Amino acid sequence: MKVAIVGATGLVGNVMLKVLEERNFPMNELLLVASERSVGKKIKYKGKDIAVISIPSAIEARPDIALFSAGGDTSLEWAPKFAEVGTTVIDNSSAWRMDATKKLIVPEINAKQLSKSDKIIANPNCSTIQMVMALAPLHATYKIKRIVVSTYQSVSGTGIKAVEQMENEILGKKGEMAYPHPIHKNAIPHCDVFEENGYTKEEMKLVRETQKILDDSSIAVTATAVRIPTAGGHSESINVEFATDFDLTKVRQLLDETEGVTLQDNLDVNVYPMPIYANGKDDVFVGRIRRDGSQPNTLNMWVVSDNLRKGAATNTVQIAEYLINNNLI
Ligand code: A2P
Ligand code: 11C
Repeated sequence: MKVAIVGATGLVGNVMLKVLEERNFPMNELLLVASERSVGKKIKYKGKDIAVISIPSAIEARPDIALFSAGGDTSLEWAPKFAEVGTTVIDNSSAWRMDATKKLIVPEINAKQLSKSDKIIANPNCSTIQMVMALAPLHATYKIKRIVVSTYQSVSGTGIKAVEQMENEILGKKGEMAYPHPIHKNAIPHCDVFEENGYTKEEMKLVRETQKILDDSSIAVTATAVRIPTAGGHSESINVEFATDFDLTKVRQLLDETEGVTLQDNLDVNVYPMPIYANGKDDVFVGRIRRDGSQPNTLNMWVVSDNLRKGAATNTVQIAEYLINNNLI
């Protein structure tokens, strides 16, 4: 297997390298790819230096798999060119997610849709992945009618510039601003850009991607996405209404049995998910599970996950592993 990481110098690219190494991903060559300004820069993988190459050089090398995390524009321009030489692209950007000809995959939920002919596969948005991971097993049992989600998203979701903005503000230093407002000691109800309907793109990703992944356009979703001054790990307050009633013990059991989900719900000892502990881990953590007394068949829960891991790099690598394990490459 020859694998390329496109966007290897970025935040997600960096975590992809870590995840590939930790999981001892089966490959005999790794190509690290970034923009022209990074060509020649050395990055370590398994203790060895690898020099960064350009996208055209990577295409010439015809990798079997390319894991993309270099922004939507780069993906729109270059993913089809990799596909043309036979590479299977797994793309982290939002470029292909809502394209009806492309699959949007969370392996634990819908990897079975994948076939050999899928040459560009989309990885969902981080806040969507953790939400559907917690909801898919409940949807299968009780059928979701409506979701009201509010997110509390870390600065690492925006990228290096935002991490630096927060660090500078903590130290009282001046620097470049990734956000239109200070993030330290603040909460900004504005993730990604605004659409014409008054919602942000991040909020609409939670609506559209959830329906596509759960393969059910009848699920009503409404979202408010907020940036908060945490370094890594997104949190979500999820209110979900089902078509049928549920039993709380059974809900906990279903989540507990779900691969990739860890239940953290013990109020007696103050156990509930928090980004400070989810950060650096691959699982989606679920807690504060309780019935919403204000209307029938409705549940509240709190879901936290590392946005750069399960929300991005880990999910991408899991898709690649699924393709390899099922001879789809
Ligand atoms: P570079 O470091 O050379 O700019 P992040 O999301 O953390 O900002 O990272 C974005 C990643 O995408 C980086 O690795 C960046 O490389 C890469 N990238 C951005 N624009 C391009 C491009 N036009 N061609 C190739 N890689 C790109
Ligand atoms: C955030 N969810 O935290 C974003 C980051 O569509 O892949 C990833 C954006 C995307 O702001």
